[in-house]
Amino acid sequence: MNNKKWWQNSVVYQIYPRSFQDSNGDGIGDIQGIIKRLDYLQELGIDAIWLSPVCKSPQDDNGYDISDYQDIDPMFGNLDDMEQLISEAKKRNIRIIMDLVLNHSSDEHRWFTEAKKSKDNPYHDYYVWRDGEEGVYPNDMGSVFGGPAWEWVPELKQYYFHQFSVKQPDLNWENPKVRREIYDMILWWMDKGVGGFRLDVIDQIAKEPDLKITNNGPRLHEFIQELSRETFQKGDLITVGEAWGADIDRAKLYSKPDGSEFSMVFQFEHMMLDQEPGKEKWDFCPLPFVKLKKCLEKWQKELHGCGWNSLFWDNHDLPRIVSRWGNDREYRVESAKMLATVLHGMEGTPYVYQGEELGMTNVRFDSIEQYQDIEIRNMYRERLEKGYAEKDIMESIYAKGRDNARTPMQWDDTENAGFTTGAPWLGVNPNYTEINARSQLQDENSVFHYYKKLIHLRKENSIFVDGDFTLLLPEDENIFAYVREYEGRKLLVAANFTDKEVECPLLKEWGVPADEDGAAKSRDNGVKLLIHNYNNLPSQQKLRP
Ligand code: TEU
Ligand code: CA
Repeated sequence: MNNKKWWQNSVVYQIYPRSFQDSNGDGIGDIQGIIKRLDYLQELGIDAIWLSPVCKSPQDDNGYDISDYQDIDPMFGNLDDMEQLISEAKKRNIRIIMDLVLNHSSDEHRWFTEAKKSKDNPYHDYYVWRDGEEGVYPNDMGSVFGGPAWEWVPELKQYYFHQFSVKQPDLNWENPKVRREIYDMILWWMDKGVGGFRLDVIDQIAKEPDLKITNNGPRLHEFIQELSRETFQKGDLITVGEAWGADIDRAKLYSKPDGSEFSMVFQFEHMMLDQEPGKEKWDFCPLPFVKLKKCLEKWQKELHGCGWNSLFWDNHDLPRIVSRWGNDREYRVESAKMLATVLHGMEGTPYVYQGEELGMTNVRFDSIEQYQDIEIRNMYRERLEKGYAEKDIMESIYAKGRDNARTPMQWDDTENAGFTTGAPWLGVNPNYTEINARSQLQDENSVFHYYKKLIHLRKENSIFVDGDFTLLLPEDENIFAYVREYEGRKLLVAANFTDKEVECPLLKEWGVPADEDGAAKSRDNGVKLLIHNYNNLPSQQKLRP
């Protein structure tokens, strides 16, 4: 083993609890359901589970609106279930990472119901208020989910600030009492034995509404350093901040090896490349492939030795990667394996989002009624009002909507994919009869087994963790290739990002064997190269999709 921290040698699996496994037939995934599937996750080989929020919540934004940070929502179970999950996971060497939503609470949190009572209520200053007049907003800031970021409270003649939904009032981090409450709550979870935390939109906590600052406020790193000192540094945790606004310099602070902030952050530069600058995510454009490579190269090189990357293609807010940047019609399996290879070959901690290990795809529901996400619903309404054609709105949803990632996990080919015996809260993707865990477990060539292999390779070869990174063929429009190098050993990853056969000069150079007809299959390259040393070079080499 190398001298890295445990979470640098780990692979994390993200569970979106309401869509993972239902255990009681109410159509919603729950903690007992997760416990039932721990053996599956152990088989995959992951080290930690990041659980999207399971705390008490009115579920306006599927749990990202918390009304009690120290209780579990009855929809998911109770605190005993949670403790059971932590200990059952521990038996399998899996740690549980909780999702901390600290930028805002639910408007049904006791702090907010108190805060709303009067201006001199002790909780009033837990939130962000501005005096004003009904209908005249303090400024023109908008919320991420549409509409103004200000909500009028007539009894107080004040507006409160909400960067997300009206039911997600922003917490006031300027108030030391708020910070102390948060730290005590985190210490309480640490006592329960959780392995770490993912911090929701953490770069938005130091907002300055008067200056129209949302991300990266002036006191951001001061707040985070205090948070880390008062809580995380008292344990041996993995902490990952969600930071849409992170650039390289900030990421270096966030993931400084002295542990003064977090272990790492989720940055999104590479995930926003198929969006035109200045436009909304719904106005997509084709992926500039060369830019993608250079972007990832930059993050690999810049953080090497002085920070740490998270590696991800998917999460509960993003469309499925195999549909987004792969070809999920003709080459679904190949695309899924190729994308996995590129990602898992890099330096950083890989994250696998539930179903990604099966190559689960985006979904196309016929009607807006079948969608549940608040962001999708608000956008649909707003764009209809603005005069967009319904058909175009639906296409945006098919390409980018968050519900693509939230359809129930596809366990088998029985009704509702084995997710629930009841009516699922969100429709199952009809392709579950073909794409499901049961069939993939039985098929050695499945996407599942490929992920399993990649995860094991990373465990067995510290070059994945320690090696430095050099991008090869940087200007090539088809091939994503790079070398990892450590103490004289080298690992080549060469992936064909297209659905055509392409020439790949590297294969000959590196002595990669071709199969009978002289073409190498990209799906095996990343894996084989490290463990074998090939000699016989065929004269011509092509890389298949
Ligand atoms: O997401 C942050 C966030 O900004 C997203 O809403 C993102 O902008 C959007 O999905 C892209 O269109 C986090 C959570 O991951 C998300 O699920 C929550 O809705 C949000 O925070 C509010 O807590
Ligand atoms: Ca349930």
